Amino acid sequence: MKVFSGIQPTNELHIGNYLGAIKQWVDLQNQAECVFCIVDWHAITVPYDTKVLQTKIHEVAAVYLASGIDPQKSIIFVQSQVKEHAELAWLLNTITPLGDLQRMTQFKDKSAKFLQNINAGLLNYPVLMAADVLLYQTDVVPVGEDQKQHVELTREIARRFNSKFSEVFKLPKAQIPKIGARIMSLTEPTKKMSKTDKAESRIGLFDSPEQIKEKIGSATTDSGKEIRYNPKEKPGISNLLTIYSSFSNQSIKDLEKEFTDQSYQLFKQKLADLLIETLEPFRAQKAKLESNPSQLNEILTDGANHARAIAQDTIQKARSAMGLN
Ligand code: ATP
Ligand code: LTN
Repeated sequence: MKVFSGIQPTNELHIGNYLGAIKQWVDLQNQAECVFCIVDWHAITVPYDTKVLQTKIHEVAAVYLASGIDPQKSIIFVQSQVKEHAELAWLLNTITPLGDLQRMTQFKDKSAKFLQNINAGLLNYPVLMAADVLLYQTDVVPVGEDQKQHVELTREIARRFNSKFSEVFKLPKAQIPKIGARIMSLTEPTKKMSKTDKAESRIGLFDSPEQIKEKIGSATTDSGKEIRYNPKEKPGISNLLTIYSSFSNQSIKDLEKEFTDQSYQLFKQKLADLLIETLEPFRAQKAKLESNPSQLNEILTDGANHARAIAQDTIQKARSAMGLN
């Protein structure tokens, strides 16, 4: 089985990225051939700071390593170091209907959010993502709920290519976790936690203990007093229970029992303590890598060399299927 996934080096990674995507990757690397990418070409489709892009790339790599992704078992690399991604994206663009791209939820959301910068890259984003996945003959794409639509489009693009030209690509499937696929914002629990919203709305993986206490302490809760899971009526507490359950590996039912008749305040204190403890390795790994950046560069260069070898094989098949050389 082959697995591919990626994260954009934009802003700061949060616990939604970890629980929705990365946590599943760690288990998969013992059962499958895994490729984990830092998708910098995707990140530049929204406004960004050129001076910090490389730092952000290194931070994502630090998160992968701190989470337990092992470069001996999995390939870790930066998208722009393997140019075949851009080439395949171009080829796939020619068989992707414009209407399919215009109806993507993420395109609609991002073009509403960045009204001054609705560039063609934002529209073509899912085609580059399809190229990422298809180059590695991927079976499974472990992602959070919001990316399901893009993986379905990838499958459709592969199907269309195979029937129009010849059988070059495997048809991939999304893998969405049962718990944690859609962690909600701390301040507006009916919206997903996002890298591009205000800092109080999310817990960053590198947040200090003080920041974690402060953000959990002021997270929106619901009227009433009960600590009960009911996303419709109690979206705030339900989101906090999901976070608690995912990090502690205790079921939500057990947590409801444990916190019967307890106050929101005590529950939040316990959750903050749990997060401070479980996020400690992320802060430590970041500090370690900052003190030795050459180690990270070696891992990424080695990863890109491995990735390129696989990608070149597939792109050659795609070229010749299309009558190119
Ligand atoms: P943005 O906020 O700009 O949309 P993002 O937070 O979605 O960015 P990405 O790099 O696009 O970040 O996503 C990386 C991975 O994290 C994807 O697999 C995505 O599905 C997952 N993910 C993102 N937000 C959440 C969330 N709130 N809950 C669960 N998974 C999430
Ligand atoms: N669009 C994804 C990031 C991404 C990705 C991929 C995920 C780019 N290429 C390939 C899985 C497989 C997102 O999380 N926003």
